[in-house]
Amino acid sequence: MVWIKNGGGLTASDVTPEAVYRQRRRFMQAGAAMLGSALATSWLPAEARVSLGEPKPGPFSTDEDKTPFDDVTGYNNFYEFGTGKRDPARYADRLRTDPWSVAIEGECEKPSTLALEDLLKPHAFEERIYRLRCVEGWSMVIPWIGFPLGDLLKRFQPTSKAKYVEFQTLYDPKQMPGQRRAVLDWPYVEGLRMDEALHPLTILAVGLYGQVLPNQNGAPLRLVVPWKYGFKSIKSIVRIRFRETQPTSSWMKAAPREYGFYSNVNPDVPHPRWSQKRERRIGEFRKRRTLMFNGYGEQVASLYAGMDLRKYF
Ligand SMILES: Nc1nc2c(c(=O)[nH]1)N[C@H]1C(S)=C(S)[C@@H](COP(=O)(O)O)O[C@H]1N2
Ligand SMILES: [Mo]
Repeated sequence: MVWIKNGGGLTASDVTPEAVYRQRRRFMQAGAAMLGSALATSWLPAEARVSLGEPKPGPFSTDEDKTPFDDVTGYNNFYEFGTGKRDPARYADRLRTDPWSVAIEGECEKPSTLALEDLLKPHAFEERIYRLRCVEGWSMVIPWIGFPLGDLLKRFQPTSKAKYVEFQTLYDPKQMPGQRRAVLDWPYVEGLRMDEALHPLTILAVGLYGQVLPNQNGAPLRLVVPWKYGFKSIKSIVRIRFRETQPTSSWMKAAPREYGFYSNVNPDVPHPRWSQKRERRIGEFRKRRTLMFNGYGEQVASLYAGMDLRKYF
């Protein structure tokens, strides 16, 4: 079933309405054959299973050229599957994303652990074409499919003590061979301040390019925070915790002088070992100027009014 298999060799040009239609037919034929067994997309509402190809366009999308599908799904950072850029595409099919559940805990009125399908049920998916800027100096433009994180968080009624949100990726070295080495202090942890988490630009993604999220891109559920360096956009989330105190992310722990909590894209604050003034858009040769807040300043600059962004890097 090409449609749901880790990108399954699809290219960007394959993801046309006709291709989506053909995949849909194939999917439905295969679905009939698989009756009684668990569909890899059983977490999707029945309607979304066939309409993920054409979600409604959401706000904030860029009209810049999208990075080709093969690059978006073939050049990745997902250290749980190895530190090489090709490792995730090679090994992430070992990850079982169904069944999947997510625990929501900490400072909220309604902590719960929900099966992914129940977590997603109330949310309508939309397309958000966002720039993603990796701290390493490359960038992509990715057509995500997802919904605002804030809509999900509010369902669990955070208390007045909830000042931050912490996220965790699955820890399972059997499925994630990269976790057998102490590259990072596993599981991968990230965090946002509450107002960042509730900001309408911040989404949880379940798909990209009209299809279910390939494992290498963080299936079945990953964060996307487009004005921050890519490492804040944590993949394959199993735990969301409301906290009173600022979480310590895996990267802060690994190298506190190199990776701060905020990690807003900022061309004027160099990484201690390289400049952040320019970036290479994957697929291009000449470098581009990196934009403050990755070009989303109009939306998010006010979140940091009065803060020294050199201190709070
Ligand atoms: N769990 C987890 N999430 C992760 C990472 C990782 O290694 N593990 N890498 C981060 C980094 S450095 C980047 S740039 C983005 C890359 O997302 P993409 O592969 O979908 O483009 O994922 C982020 N999320
Ligand atoms: Mo990154």
